Amino acid sequence: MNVSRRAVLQSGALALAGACLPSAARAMPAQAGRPRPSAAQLAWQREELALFIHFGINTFTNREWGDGREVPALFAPSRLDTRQWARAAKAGGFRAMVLTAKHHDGFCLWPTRTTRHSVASSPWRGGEGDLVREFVDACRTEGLKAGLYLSPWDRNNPHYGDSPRYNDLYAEQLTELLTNYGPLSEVWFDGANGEGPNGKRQVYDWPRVWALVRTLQPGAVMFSDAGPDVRWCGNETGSAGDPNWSTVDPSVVTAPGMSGPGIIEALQHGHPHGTVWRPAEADTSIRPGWFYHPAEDARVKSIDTLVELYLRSVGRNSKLLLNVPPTPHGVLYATDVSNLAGMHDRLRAMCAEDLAEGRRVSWTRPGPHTAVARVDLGRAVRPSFLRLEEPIERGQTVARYSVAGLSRGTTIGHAKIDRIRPGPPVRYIDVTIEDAVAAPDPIRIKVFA
Ligand code: FUL
Repeated sequence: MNVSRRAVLQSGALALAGACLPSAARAMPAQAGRPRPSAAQLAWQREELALFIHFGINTFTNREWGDGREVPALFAPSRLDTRQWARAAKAGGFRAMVLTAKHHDGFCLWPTRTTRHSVASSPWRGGEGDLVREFVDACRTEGLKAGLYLSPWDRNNPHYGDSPRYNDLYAEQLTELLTNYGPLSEVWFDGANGEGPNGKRQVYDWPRVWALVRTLQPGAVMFSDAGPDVRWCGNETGSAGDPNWSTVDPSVVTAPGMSGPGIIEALQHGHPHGTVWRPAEADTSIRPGWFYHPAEDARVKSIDTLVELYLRSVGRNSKLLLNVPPTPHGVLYATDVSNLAGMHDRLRAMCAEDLAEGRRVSWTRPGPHTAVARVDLGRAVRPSFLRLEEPIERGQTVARYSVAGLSRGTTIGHAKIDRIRPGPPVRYIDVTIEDAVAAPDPIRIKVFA
């Protein structure tokens, strides 16, 4: 190895305390011209886990998609306890929750001025209840970020399909949610869409919607197929793409709900030379359905399955939005709650000791888009997992890497977690960045036994 021909990028201990937690930002100049995350996008990604709550009229009709003709009298949770949701989220290591304030059936969980199809017409809390309020209060009490889902598709509203009129109403509903409930961290726009009652197709005014959120909640990220801040990962199984770039070509997916050649691929993989930072969010449910169905009580994802899910979402540069639906009583089911806590325990145990922490790491740069690192662990160990992290506050650059004798992969981004097959003990971890879209920064290397 001819060291004189290589720029020594960094040497010394890179590892920081915190096991699975993302690294602290290091002050270095940015990659010229490459997209970088906003403060809100960075915070969103570093949370890693958010709990999705599908709750509404479907919870009481035992359906997945209501048709909008349900009577509000059905909405009658007997023991609604949003604090229980928030405590379960926290015990599971989740840092945010997102609630379906309105699903496709149009039933609003807050007492909106825009329609009578809401909790105000239900027997719950004598028609005085506001579930969005109770939800955000519980989030704040437990130190979680709060996000809201407002379905664009509305199967109850008579104006749906009368585009300008419904767009006004949708903007009004959004304004209520964005102004009355304090800071929100995420606003979720679903891509599902259908015909209006009059057979007309609703044409949404996305630029107006996005501008409204930007103005009223500048700290929130907006989710949709087309972002603008975070994108759908392209499936509902919670599997991020491999590779998974946080940069996208914004001309491919321009609105929620698009279909056609190249759309799912763009959502799954992003684009290495994308001009916009729009990381992927992987959403799935802990049960087969998004809403609670008693028949699925024995089909809650196991702790093992949840750990695998974490590895193929967070461990592939995505954020996991895991849905856990409350029962008609208004509480999360016992199995779901205990499996969330079990997943957290398992992940904590997995990442309990970073064997690379405090160890010398020396970086060299053999070529403009390659880099090589050696970590001396000081003793021979059998690693079970590797966690690699790019300093994404400076952008994402790594396209292909290998770890001698242990693993190889494509993108890294916020986190790439590799499970290592049992093998002989190793003392040195040799990481090679084989290809990158710009000069790669030193990455953080964590080693777990
Ligand atoms: C889909 C919806 O149709 C499902 O009901 C669920 O809300 C899921 C998260 O998004 O598009």
